[in-house]
Amino acid sequence: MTKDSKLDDKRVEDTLFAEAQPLVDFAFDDAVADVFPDMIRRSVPGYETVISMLGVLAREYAQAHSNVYDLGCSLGAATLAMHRQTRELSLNHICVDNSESMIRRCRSRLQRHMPEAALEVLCEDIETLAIRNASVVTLNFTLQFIAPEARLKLLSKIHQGLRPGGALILSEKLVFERDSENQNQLNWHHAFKRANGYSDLEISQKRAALENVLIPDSREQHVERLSQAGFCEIVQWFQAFNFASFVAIKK
Ligand code: GEK
Repeated sequence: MTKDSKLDDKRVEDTLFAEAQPLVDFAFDDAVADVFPDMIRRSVPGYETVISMLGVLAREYAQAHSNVYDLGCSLGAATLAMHRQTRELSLNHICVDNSESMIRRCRSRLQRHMPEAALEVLCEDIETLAIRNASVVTLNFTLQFIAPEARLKLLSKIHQGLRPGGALILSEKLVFERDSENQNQLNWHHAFKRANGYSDLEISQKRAALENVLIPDSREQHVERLSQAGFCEIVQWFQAFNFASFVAIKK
């Protein structure tokens, strides 16, 4: 058993969309927070790889005595992975989420698993959060939940709050500019979910609930926006079907 699966010992199976139900927009409430590790692992192809590589990438960019931000931290999986690779750097970890349900569980989980770390766990909107003295910032599948018109402002603020040589790691669901590629990637994502035990009813009800809440951009839109925000080097380091991750470095 890996360290990560040990952390999820008490993993509860996600059956939230198993029964037919009226359409309500998806929310990060107690019911979602309780099943979140199972939900995200079975819904996001490559999630576990992305989490462990966040540790590797954080190690490349973390600077001693700086802040490391995990924006939209949910239960803190990214922070745990980053902390594991950077223990000796005296970093201050700042985890932020605007879901009280997530933050309560995140706080107790991180206090248990990284008790020696300097840690702030904040229930705040990342759009109004101040970002300072950062060497690493992660937006791990979070930007897609921010209103599209507010995304550039958030990325510019992150760029300003990073030290020179620091990096933003941005993971997102993608749409594709070519219709046939988009359709193939969607089909393969649904096949991935079916392979993980979700029924067609669960897949379609979850998709409808996310329709107005999770608004994906294309790879081209991300690269363009990151460069408008001031990042000089933007590298896509990961993709599994319609999920991707980028490293954006501040000069
Ligand atoms: C992981 N990063 O496990 N301010 C703060 N938090 C927000 C905001 C906002 N404006 N909008 C959404 N969130 C995690 C996974 S999940 C991705 C991130 C997913 C939070 C929201 O409450 C949720 O916890 C998180 O962003 C997105 O690596 O569920 O697909």
